[in-house]
Amino acid sequence: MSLLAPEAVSRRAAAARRAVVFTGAGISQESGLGTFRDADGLWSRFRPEDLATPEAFARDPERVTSWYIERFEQARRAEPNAGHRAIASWERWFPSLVVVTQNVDRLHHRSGSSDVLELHGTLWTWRCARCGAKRDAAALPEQRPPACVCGGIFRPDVVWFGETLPLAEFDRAAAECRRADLFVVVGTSATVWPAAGLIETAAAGGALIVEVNPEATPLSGAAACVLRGPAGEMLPRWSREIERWRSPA
Ligand code: BJW
Ligand code: ZN
Repeated sequence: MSLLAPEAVSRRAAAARRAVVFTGAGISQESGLGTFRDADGLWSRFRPEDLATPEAFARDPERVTSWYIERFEQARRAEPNAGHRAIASWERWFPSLVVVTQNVDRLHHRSGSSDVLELHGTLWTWRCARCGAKRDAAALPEQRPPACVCGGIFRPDVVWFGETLPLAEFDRAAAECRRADLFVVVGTSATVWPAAGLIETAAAGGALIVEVNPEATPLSGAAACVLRGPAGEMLPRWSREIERWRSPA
C-alpha cells in the first residue's frame, strides 16, 4: 500500500536532512544469512526458548554456545550485499545518516556504514558470563563451551529475550528517530520489542516512513510507501531514483 505516489516519495526522500535506516534480518538474507520468522527462518527449525534466552544458556551452555559459534562463522564468511552497499552509499547525501540495526552480523559495518547502532548486540564479541571479560569471537578458547580463566563461560554479546537492550544505543536510536525526517525500514517483521517501537517514535516525530520488504508486515499500513521486493534489488533501484531528484537535469 502506498499513500504517496512513489515518485513523490522519492522526491521528498531526496530532500531529507536527517535520515535513519532501521534494519532487520531480511537485509542480510541475500548475503546467505537466515532470517528468524520466515517460512524457512531460524525459528522454523529451532525454538527461541531453547537458544535465545538466558535460561537456555544456563541449562545447556554447550548447545547454545555451539549454535552461536556456528552463526558467527556464517556471518564471518558472508559478504555485504547490494542492499547494505546502497545504504552505505547514502552517506553522500545524508552525512548524518544513522543505521539502527537489530542484526548481529556486522554486515553494515563491513559495507562501509560509519554510524551503526546495534540494538541486539553482535556475534563478533563475547563476554564471560561470570567476570565480564571480553573476547573476540575469532579468539575464543577451544573448549566447548568456551571457558574463561575465572571458571565462567563465554557467551555472545547479543541480546536474548528477557534481556535489556544496550541503554546508550537504544537512547541514541530513539533520539535520532525523533528528529528524523526520513525513516527507511528494511527487512524486519517489526514484531520484536522495544526495537519495533522505534517505528512509532519516528512516525510521531513526523518522519516520512518507507518500508522495503517482499512481504507485508504490521508496519506496512502506516508507511507512506512500500517498496515490495528484496532489499538487494529495491535499494539500489531506489537509490537511482533519489539520485535523479538530487541532481535534476
Ligand atoms: C526481506 C528479505 C529480503 C526476507 N529483503 N526483506 C511488548 C509486547 C510484546 C512482547 C514484548 C514487549 N516488550 C518486550 C517484549 C518481549 C520480547 C518481545 O519482543 N517478544 C515478542 C517477539 C513477542 N522482547 C524482549 O525480550 C527484549 N527485551 C526486553 O524487552 O527487555 C526489557 C525487559 C527485560 C526483562 C523483563 C521484561 C522486559 C529483547 C529482544 C531480543 C531479541 N533478540 C533476537 C535474538 C538476537 C540474537 C540472535 O541473533 O540470535 O533478535 S530475537 C530475533 O528477532 C533477533 C532479531 O534481531 C529480532 C527481530 O527479527 P527481524 O530482524 O525482524 O527478523 P524476522 O525474521 O522476524 O523478519 C525478517 C523480515 O525480513 C521479514 O519481514 C521478511 O519478509 C523480510 N525479508 N527476505 C528484505 N531479501
Ligand atoms: Zn571470566
